[in-house]
Amino acid sequence: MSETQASSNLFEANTTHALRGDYASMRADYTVDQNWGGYSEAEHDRWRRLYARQSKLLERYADRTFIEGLRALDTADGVPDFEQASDRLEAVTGWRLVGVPGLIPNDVFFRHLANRRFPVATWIRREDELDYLVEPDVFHDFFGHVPLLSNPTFADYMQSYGAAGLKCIDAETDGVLARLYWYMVEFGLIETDEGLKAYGAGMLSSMGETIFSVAAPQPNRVRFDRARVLTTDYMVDDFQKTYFVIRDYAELFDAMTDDLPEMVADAAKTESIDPATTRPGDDLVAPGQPISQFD
Ligand code: HBI
Ligand code: FE
Repeated sequence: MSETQASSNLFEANTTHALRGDYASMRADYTVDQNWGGYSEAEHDRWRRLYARQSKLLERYADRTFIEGLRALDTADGVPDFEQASDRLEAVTGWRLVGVPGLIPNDVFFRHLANRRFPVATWIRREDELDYLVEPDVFHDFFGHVPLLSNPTFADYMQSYGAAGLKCIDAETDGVLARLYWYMVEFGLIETDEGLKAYGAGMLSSMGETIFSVAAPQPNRVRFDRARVLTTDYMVDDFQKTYFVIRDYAELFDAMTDDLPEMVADAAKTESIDPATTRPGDDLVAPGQPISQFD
């Protein structure tokens, strides 16, 4: 199943199965009020445990920019209040958070990003989903995605990604553009002066994949190349077989050139690359930190 199919199935699945979030009460732009007062003590406690467990890995595996962005949000004590976090974020990069019931259609999602609004699911996973979750919940969306929105370069990349996405909707190539989001926002690696680090939301909100993506010998780690990313399939329900590596966030922003929609259209016509394979032209990157016995 192609990833376009998978991600649209993922979206369909969410709209047909028992809905996590309250799609019934959402506004035309798919936003809902967070109702921060409505979280139970058990839900705040679950957030605290997820936050503490994941934070233990950050020093060793996460990019410093992510760590500093998370710290500045000061949300270890319970499910964060989106309005408070938005006020802090808006002061540095102009971004605000909007509550959503869960996955929303690509065009709606792109429009929010293009206007510096990041959609964050309002519900938190159940106790039996602590380790694995199909759809993004508030922990994935907030803990994983929000810290880097305080970095001006990454914040500008995300806004321009949304703007590009709106252009790809008409060309029906948004499924291909989704690869850029998947690999560079959800599962991106970055080379730093402290070694190879994770910055992607999908890995940093998951214990297993944080360590696997940086240190495991199995996956391919390929230096970022826009055309290569746009033609590479991705795994929707398993650890990635390929990760792409940047040297700095400016590489992402610089990739958002005016000819991106054409590049995406070309990639849509090109046979996609199996992420379990590499290509002769790939600039491969070695694994980072060896997995210590404490992990
Ligand atoms: N909706 N709420 C939400 N969060 C996402 O990350 C998201 C989405 N809809 C579509 C989507 N991501 C991806 O297909 C993007 O590549 C567009
Ligand atoms: Fe995400």
